[in-house]
Amino acid sequence: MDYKRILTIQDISCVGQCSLTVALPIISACGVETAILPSAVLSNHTAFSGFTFKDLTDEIPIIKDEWARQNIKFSAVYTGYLGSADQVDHVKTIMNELLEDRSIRIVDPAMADHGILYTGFDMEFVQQMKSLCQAADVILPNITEACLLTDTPYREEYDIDYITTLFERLSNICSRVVLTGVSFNPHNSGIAVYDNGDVQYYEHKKVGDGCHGTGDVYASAFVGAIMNGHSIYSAAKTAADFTLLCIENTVNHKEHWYGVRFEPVLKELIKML
Ligand code: PXL
Repeated sequence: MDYKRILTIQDISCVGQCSLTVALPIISACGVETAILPSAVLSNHTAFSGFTFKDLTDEIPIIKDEWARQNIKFSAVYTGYLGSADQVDHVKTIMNELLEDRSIRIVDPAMADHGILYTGFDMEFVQQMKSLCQAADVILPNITEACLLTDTPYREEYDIDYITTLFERLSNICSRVVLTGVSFNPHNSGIAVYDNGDVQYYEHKKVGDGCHGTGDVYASAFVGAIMNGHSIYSAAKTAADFTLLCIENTVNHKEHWYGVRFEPVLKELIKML
């Protein structure tokens, strides 16, 4: 099925190549009309040495009401980094009121990586994000987020049994899960897809030690592929191939530590669709 217009809800980090400054160009390049709802405006993302932060929680219901008044609807929604725990209820309201029939709800529980929560988030936020994941059709956690959502101790090294356990627990939250950053040895990385009981792995070579912002690049490319009619697994694989190209285009640029140089590789993504 092809979806017409997507709404993506996440922050604007003015500098740093994450969230909306990644999602908007990538999904648009996939040929999809992309509406945005900023959850917050930051000078730059929170991995920099400092940042300004303007929370837009109060603005969300106001914008939602105006869209409702004009009968503006969306055929898909994709949420990423949210500015506060309170935003989750507003996002659920948008999902309930502004989506067309047979829309898809994609939630990236963007809140943590490498075993720790991003600056500013706490366990109350995790609980709220879990409830948003329960309202989704597909979720895209990394291993850290999957652990937080399921109360599972985080491990740097693990085997397939650990991933199987994570999927068992995550399946109580959402019936489709794309788990990112799954790496069973130092040379490979990949993704694991859980789709209503079926599990599929996609492994590729590992390049570098991971770049900041790859989660947002990955989720945006996944969304772009889904919007072009790909299955969950095909979209997950396409996004992995694209993200790998982006990382290859970034690792040798040490000054570019804060994000992924995805722009020159967009044309490759378009060919993959
Ligand atoms: O890429 C995830 C992300 C999104 N938005 C903001 C962030 C981060 C990760 O650190 O700080 C503001």
